[in-house]
Amino acid sequence: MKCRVCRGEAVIDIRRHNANFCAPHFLHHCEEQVAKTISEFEMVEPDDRVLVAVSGGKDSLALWDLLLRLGYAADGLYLGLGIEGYSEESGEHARVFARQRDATLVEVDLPADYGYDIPSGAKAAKRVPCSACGLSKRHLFDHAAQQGGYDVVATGHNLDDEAAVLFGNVLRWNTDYLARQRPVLPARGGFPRKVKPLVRLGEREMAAYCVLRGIDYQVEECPMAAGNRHLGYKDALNAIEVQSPGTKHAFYFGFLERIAPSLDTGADDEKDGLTPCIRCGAPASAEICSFCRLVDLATRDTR
Ligand code: Q46
Ligand code: ZN
Ligand code: ZN
Repeated sequence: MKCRVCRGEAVIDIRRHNANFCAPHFLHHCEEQVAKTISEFEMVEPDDRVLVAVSGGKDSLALWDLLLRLGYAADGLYLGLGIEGYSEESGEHARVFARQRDATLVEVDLPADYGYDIPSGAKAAKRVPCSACGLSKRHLFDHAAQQGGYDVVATGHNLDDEAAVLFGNVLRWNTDYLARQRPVLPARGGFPRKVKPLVRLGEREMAAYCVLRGIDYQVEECPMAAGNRHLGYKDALNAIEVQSPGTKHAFYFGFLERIAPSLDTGADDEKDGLTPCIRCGAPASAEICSFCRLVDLATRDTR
């Protein structure tokens, strides 16, 4: 197996590009893909302050590393979810990464700062854990970015993640979600822009990136993910990809080019008509936003 660029010994093959790479050229390929994505979708301006949502897993740490290497002013944000056997270790990976690079890691801890953890909070609010978790993350990323004066929040969603979410939304024709499934969501209502610079890179490539860069990441997935519908969609797409390399990329980027533009209307106006939450000021469809309601329910018995 020879590297496409230098003909040296390759360490990874990427079938959808019909290419093999040696370690240095693979790392360079990852940087190039991220730089291309950022410029194509106008994700980040050179002097923007970026807040990277860091979970301690491979994607978010690779993203943070890539943004720093590309010269962006990127700080990390780690959210402690209070999930036993997962959160302590993932937080440590994020801290070690930041320390080694002298980078700034902002930390928010749900149990310490808000008085609940995802498993028990979800139960109290009668939500599935990932729904309570997603709601908390969205709110707290926005909040931290606003407080810290960041221009943009970057998340480590990769091609496999986005293709699986798209697949799920297409199977159920969730047109509202489809309209919002873009790699850039513009800043609105005092909230920062949201970007996904890894959408051209797959899961396997991000794991390889971390291994080759010596980035120690949390290998175990969150225990709450078991049974998650998206995992089934990923398996289905992986089976198709084996037969027909490049399908995931064609599926996702074909959607962005040909379908997403016709879905644009409505999604941008959605936040219009929302009023500030009387507790936290976030745009809400009721007097109290869904995050503040979740906190109320999740901490009801402890107050
Ligand atoms: S962290 Fe949170 Fe995920 Fe765990 S509880 Fe679900 S949403 S699976 S990315
Ligand atoms: Zn090479
Ligand atoms: Zn609120």
